[in-house]
Amino acid sequence: MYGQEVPAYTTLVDVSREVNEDVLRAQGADAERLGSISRVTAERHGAIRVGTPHELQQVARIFAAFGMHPVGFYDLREAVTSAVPVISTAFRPVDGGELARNPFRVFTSMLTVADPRFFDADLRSRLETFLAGRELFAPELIGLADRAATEQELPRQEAERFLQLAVQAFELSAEPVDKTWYETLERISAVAADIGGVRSTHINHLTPRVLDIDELYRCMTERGIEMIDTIQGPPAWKGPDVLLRQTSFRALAEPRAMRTPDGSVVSGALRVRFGEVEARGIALTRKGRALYDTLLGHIDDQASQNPAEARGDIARAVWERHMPGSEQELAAGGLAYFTYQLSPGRPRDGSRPPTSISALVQRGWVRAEPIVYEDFLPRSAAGIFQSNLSGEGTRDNDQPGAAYDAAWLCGAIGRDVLDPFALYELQQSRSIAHIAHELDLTGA
Ligand code: OOG
Ligand code: NI
Repeated sequence: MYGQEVPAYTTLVDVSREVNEDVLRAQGADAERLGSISRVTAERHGAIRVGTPHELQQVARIFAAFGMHPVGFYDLREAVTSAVPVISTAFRPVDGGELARNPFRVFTSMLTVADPRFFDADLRSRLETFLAGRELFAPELIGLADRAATEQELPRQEAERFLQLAVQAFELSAEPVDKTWYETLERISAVAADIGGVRSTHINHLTPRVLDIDELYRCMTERGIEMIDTIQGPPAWKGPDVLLRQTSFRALAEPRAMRTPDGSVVSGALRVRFGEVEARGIALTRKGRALYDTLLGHIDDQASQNPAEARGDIARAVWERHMPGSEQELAAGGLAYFTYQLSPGRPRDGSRPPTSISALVQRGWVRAEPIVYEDFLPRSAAGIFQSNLSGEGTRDNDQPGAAYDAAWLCGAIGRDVLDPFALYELQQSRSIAHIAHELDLTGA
């Protein structure tokens, strides 16, 4: 559906596949260190945007039917360089086996209508009335979703119907857009207009995963597709890839019918949907993440002091000075997550294994496999949002912000929003418990 709506997306998927095949040819098994090629080829994330807690709660019910759970809380209003009036979470599988097969995730944002820095009392009440009067998800869709989640399955015909309705709910609607209302919201933020200016929702982008994002960037540019000017996230460097690197091509003008104040319908165009691509690295612990955030701060400082120098070069130099250059060092510093497996070549001479993880790895008893980062980065996300917006929007920083936080989000959607760090930690500690058991180290 999205490939038909946005043909450039198909190009992006084709180029991603080519790049991945090249990397696999060049690197062999190393290319699959952070996921099998079948997983990486199938891997996508999508982005959708809704307007109210009620709509978000319905989205959560739809994704629950697919075994996708809310993970992480992102407050994009607080992004330093590019604040956007939304808070977000991502719906994704959490089970290791499911992630290994197909980790499809959807970055889901909700407009922060109650935040007076963006919306004054009058606009807020008009927006709330508008949003209360629309229905994004048909009751039949929600009913089937609940049934699938409860029964853990649906009979074939109902399953087909459920999928059909779910896809339809995210199609771009042909219904004319109220031009005046859309423009009113656009003055605050183009994201506010995209979410609250129309009576339906749509997929904003779908993102394939590539194994070499620098190469992909070059290939897309060569094909004449204008990319945003940066790759968000960590720089390209010779050490291990951590977290997430993302880039996108600019939103494309799509024809949309507009209703003008005199009631006539004219053809217009809106630029909201874009193409994004990402490369994933190792999941960092809280300590590793703190280091990452600190280093981004260093890069910002140095970039503002040396405007003539390329940000990519500054970033690489910072990384080379402060970021551990190998997986072993990341593990030893407690900076990244790994799972541990018994090594097939472990000593079999009757000797007792050592009792610390690092000694077990060093002496060949156990192998460490990096855990891939399955989540998002608020600063990168805000950058992706912002680089595709026309105009800066407006914001009144003298007003207090509205308190939306992770606990608020749990309450709004009526289910736990999972902590990504806790999920990685659990994966790591389960694997350690398993090898401890196998090597009879329990109690050590
Ligand atoms: C979401 C932007 C954030 C990502 O990958 O970080 C995002 C949006 O534009 O709705 O998708
Ligand atoms: Ni995205």
